Amino acid sequence: MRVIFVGNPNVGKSALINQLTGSRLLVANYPGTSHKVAYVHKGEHYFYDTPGIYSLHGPGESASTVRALLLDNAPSRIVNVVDAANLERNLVLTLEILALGLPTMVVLKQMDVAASMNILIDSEALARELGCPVIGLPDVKGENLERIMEWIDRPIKGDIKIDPLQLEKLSPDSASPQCQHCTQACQHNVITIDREIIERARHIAAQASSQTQAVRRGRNILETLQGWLDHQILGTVLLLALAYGLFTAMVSLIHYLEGPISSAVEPLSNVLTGLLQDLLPPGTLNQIISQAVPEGLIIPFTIIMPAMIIASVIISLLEDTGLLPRYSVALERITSFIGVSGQAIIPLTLGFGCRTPAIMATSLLPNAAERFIIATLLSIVVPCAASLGVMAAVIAKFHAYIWVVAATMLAVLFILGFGLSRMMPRKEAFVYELPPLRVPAWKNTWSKVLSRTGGFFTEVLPLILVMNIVLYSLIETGVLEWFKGLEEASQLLFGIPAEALVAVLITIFQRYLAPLVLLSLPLSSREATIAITMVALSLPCLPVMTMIIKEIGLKNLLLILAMGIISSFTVGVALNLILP
Ligand SMILES: Nc1nc2c(ncn2[C@@H]2O[C@H](COP(=O)(O)OP(=O)(O)OP(=O)(O)O)[C@@H](O)[C@H]2O)c(=O)[nH]1
Ligand SMILES: [Mg+2]
Repeated sequence: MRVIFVGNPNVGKSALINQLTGSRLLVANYPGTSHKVAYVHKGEHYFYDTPGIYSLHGPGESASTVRALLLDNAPSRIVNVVDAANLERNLVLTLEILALGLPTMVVLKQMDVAASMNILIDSEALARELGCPVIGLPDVKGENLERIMEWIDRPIKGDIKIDPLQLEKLSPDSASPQCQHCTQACQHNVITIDREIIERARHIAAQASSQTQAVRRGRNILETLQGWLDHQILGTVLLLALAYGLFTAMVSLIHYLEGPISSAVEPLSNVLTGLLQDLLPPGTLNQIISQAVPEGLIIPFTIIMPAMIIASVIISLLEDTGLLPRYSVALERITSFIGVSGQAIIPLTLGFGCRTPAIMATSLLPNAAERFIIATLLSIVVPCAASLGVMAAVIAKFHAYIWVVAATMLAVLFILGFGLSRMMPRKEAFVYELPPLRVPAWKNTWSKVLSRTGGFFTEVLPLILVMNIVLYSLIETGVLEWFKGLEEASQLLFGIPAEALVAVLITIFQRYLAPLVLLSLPLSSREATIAITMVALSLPCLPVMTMIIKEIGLKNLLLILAMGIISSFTVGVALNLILP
């Protein structure tokens, strides 16, 4: 049996499925977190998570995705997840769902938020008015979950079919005929709903809920904070100060942790070196493996792991508190310069953790042009946490000019974004609903940190280990010497030694491999600055490339790769000309 979870955006549909099934669907405090249908299999049931919608008959991709799922012939039950703090607005969708005639249960989420606003909901009265079971979940911990499961497990008598009249309304041709002449972004935002349904929703909400104003004394801390953050000027200042604070805290923490972690793992690496030297027969293989393996294990732990953990903690907290979408609004003016809406801040920020999910999050953006621009910037300019750790290490070792690296990256971001936006159709007005500020559900934040740092063991560590062995093989067998022939060209064009150019060429494919070569070279500050900037502005790694093909197609990926190579080389030549 299919159990389809439908509701307004950001009400807690994914969180509820996670509570019921123990799955790990992405939960975050902004509308549009789930942009595709996902399902979780438990027992005899398939739990379908859907993108948030305001109306079944609305225009836009999310509504048509939900309609398509409902039109699929398989018998289904519906769990309509409703935000108890916004009952009237949510009930519009509820009434549309009930009209379908499928077995439906209403689950009231955000009851704790409603309670803090002194909103009292009489679930029994609501069930009577709606004519379907209603269950309230008092808090994120999820009491009453068993009752929901009991309802889901209960056998259904008779046919489970959508009312034929409603079936016609759901069909693809009937959606929003009034929007034929609208622009694309407009189609995403315009919803026309039957006035009668709006009136009934208002009436039912009034019958089943009440708000006591008398006992409401002052505003709580969260509301006050939200008031400050949502103020146009004060909010922007506070958010920028917070971003600066978080960034400097992150950089200093990574720097501070490197020493203790190195001294903790170094003895282990020495033991491993000794062991490998004894085990392997003497010769070149011994030389390669006994150096490459311990180093390939140490570098990820000292340089990359702290950056990945800290970045994913910060990003998960920004997501779950509801601060991330506030940056969208505060920075709307800046993002509009590069032709994208403020929402683009969400994928761009996620990119500082790992760019693969960030590319997925580009589907939050209203049109294909914006998606392409942000996918390009993510691929070429935004450094993921692993690359950030590596860049920090190279910059620290050679005293490279950090401001030159940062300013060049920003300049490329704006030039690329501005250039692309002029070539693409203009965007329309930016309509976005800000979620309330929340204390994060720690379990959710923690599980996201775990899943975001999981890539360290499955991707970063094995890749660095293998590449380090390949690299030592090249060094020990003298292959790298061949590249000496490039010395003159490399010095002339980019002002860096041939070995550094080789490092750049290797790391163009995987930025976080940079330290393997760069850290072992005797570079000047100038040379290190140019080399690390070229590495920073290069190509997306393999998992990101795969995701780009999935989201926006191979042709666009090829375009991005070409732009990446051109950016990296142009920046190298430009810095060589400019830097003293
Ligand atoms: N206070 C409170 N927060 C909740 C509750 N349920 C979910 N949340 C939080 O609400 C936010 C949104 O939860 P999601 O499960 O991502 O919501 P969704 O309906 O799947 O959202 P979209 O996929 O964007 O449509 C997250 O920050 C959750 O931690 C609840 O009952 N009370
Ligand atoms: Mg969701």
